[in-house]
Amino acid sequence: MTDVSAPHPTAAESGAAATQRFVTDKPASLAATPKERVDAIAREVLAAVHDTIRKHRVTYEEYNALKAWLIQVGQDGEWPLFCDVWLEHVVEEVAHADRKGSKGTIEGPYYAPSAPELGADATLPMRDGEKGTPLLFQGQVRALDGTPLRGVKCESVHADDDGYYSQFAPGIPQWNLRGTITAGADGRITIRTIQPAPYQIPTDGSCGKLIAAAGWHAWRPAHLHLMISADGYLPITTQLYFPGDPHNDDDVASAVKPELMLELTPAADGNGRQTSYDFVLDPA
Ligand code: MBD
Ligand code: FE
Repeated sequence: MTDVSAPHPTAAESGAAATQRFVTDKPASLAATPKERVDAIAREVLAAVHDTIRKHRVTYEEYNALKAWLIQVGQDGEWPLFCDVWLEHVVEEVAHADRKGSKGTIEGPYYAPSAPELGADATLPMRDGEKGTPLLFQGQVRALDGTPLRGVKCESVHADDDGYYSQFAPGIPQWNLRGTITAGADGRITIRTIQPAPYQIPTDGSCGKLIAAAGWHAWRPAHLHLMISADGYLPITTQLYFPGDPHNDDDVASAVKPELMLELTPAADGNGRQTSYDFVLDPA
């Protein structure tokens, strides 16, 4: 049965939007990496691929299928999705190995800067009658010694009840379920929103094709994205997850950590669920 209430995004549409976002927000700088380092990393990656080709006796037919697939990933704009689903988690692990504060995890391809400023007690922008279980989130941002931090900013974004992100799927208002929360001197934030649905990687694009060809699944468990910063502290990019999600233990993007699991209770006002989570930032 087809859902006529909202258009479904195509892989190429979300891919083009994610590629545009990346090119705008994160201009690359290969020049910043010394040539000795580029040489070592590129050589070792290529050697690992060569070893795999030998080990599995990859055929010309398979080699050409790979070339066609690589070309198609670019045409679909799915390199941001591919990289963030299958590579970013290890980059994040390496980058933040020495942090003593709260765990972060991957950013993924669907962040957009400059979400509306909503104050300390925020209701994320949403459509009239936005589908989904109401969710009340409360949190405090502190230093390693427990002191509440000043100048706390939290950017929050999540998928809707269909698993779609505004700006990366058609027919959703630009800032739907995206906001910037600014805490007062107590470092506390409140976010009123709806619970997101699990996210499925588009099945009609190149990443979906790889998943189908390999017999994998395309799911990420439901999650809230949060980016927390405070004056004089290292920012964290993280995601929080919901207990009981069928994909908490086999996230296609390998981004779940036990420390990132929420605890939910029925909301005090009887409307949906509530949860709290505190963040500890390392000094800059
Ligand atoms: C997402 O929603 C996401 O968070 C990541 C990391 C990759 C793909 C989709
Ligand atoms: Fe996400």
